[in-house]
Amino acid sequence: MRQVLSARSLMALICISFTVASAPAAAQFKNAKHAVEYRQGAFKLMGVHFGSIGAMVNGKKPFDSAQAAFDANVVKTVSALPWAAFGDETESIKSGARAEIWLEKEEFLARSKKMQTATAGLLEAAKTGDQAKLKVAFGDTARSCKACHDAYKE
Ligand code: ASC
Repeated sequence: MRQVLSARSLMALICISFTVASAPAAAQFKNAKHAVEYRQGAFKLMGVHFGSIGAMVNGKKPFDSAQAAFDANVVKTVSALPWAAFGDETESIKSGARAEIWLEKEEFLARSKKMQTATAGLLEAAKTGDQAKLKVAFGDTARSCKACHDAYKE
């Protein structure tokens, strides 16, 4: 009985992990407008928390390593989310997204991967508690944001 129960618990855990891991691709939106709002919300969250790190590494607010690690964790986690919300059905919805996104979807997604790699580096740097390392990772990440904005954002 004990063994049956633990096997069940294990199955439940595997199911939950799978659901979480596959969440971005499986994201269900009510409609195209809802998808646009979702991705805009994700970018807004990243902007606030990335901005917090920027203020710390640029001396605009006191450096707080715990706050920086918290912010970097949000940025890294949320950086996986917007891309599933750029479906073809969203192209006609007015937003800051340029038509090039759908013409060059592979390049767009490749740049999103680079950005996600940069945010993983941002979190690693934040965890060290070393402000100088964080500043370097902040610069790398900001460049990866800008590379996409220049090409794909109005
Ligand atoms: C930010 C923010 C962005 C990026 C970008 C980097 O803090 O809100 O969109 O950095 O400006 O170039």
